Amino acid sequence: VKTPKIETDIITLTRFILEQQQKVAPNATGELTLLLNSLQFAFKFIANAIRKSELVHLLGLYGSTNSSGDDQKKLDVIGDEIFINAMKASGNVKVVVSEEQEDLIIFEHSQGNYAVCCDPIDGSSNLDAGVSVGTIFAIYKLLPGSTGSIKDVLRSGKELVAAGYTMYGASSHMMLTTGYGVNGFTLDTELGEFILTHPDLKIPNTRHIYAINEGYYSYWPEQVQKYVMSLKRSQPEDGKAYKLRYIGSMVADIHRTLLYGGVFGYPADSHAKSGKLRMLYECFPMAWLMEQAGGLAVDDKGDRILDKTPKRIHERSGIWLGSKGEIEKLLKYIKE
Ligand code: AHM
Ligand code: MG
Repeated sequence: VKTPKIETDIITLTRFILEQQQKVAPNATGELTLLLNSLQFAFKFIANAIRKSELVHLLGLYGSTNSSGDDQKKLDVIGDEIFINAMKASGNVKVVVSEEQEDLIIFEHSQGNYAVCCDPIDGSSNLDAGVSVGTIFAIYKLLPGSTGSIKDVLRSGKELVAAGYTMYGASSHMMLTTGYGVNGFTLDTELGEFILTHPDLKIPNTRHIYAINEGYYSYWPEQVQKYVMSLKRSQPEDGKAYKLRYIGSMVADIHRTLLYGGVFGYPADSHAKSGKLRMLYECFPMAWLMEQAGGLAVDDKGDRILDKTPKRIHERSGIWLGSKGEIEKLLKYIKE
């Protein structure tokens, strides 16, 4: 029997961030590094809460009510509390936007210089079925002279300084960009560390996979119907037929798209008139990751997602993202 070789010089997320900062911004204050460290703690905590909640459901190990007899808190509420507490404790965050909070949060006593927008547990309706869900985040530096206001987040996606997601699946995977490509990390639960497993990730240029909720076909505008029909009728010169893959959990759908290629769409339709996904903490971070991995991300008009500026913190947008070659096919229909 061969003993497995143990790698003793691994790159943890913390080491990666410190080394990258040395390379690209040697004079930086280190505040963003500390902030990413606090975020990383929130991801580990949420991963743990999700794992335990499966035990609650399957085995009842923790009982179904807490000591005071209240029902267990919903996981989205727990995720939100974990995220907000971690941001508050980091000392580097002044402003927070959470999908779970109607209003913007400003930490009165913080001297922090950053604003963090987040969906703590996206896709939570899938949780009871054990489907992968995730945390999506986007970070802005406060505007010059700002002491924290809504203006710090009502900005275009181009102005982000860091963004990414953590997917809680069979393992927890974190994908991060700070504008120098995309790097992916996997949580080693025994070490309690995210380990660099997908350095400088690039999305394949084309791939015959599409991910869209086709149940909404009759609500879609005509050009979207035509585009999707064209994928189904793919011609022999296309090589292979398209595969439809739709999980209904954005982080899991985007994770697959980044790794395998293809196209993901959630357009506006006659029911969801502005689309469903939120600009600040769903569309922008995913769009930036896609672009940094060599893909594209556009809205229903075919305009670049990152060029948009929301007027409200929870504003939605139609979105299409994925492999360059696949988005170019789509553009022929929606730019018509
Ligand atoms: P949520 O933020 O309420 O969890 O909703 C967002 C989720 C995404 O993860 C996913 O892409 C989308 O909703 C699926 O919507 P639908 O069920 O309409 O296809
Ligand atoms: Mg969401």
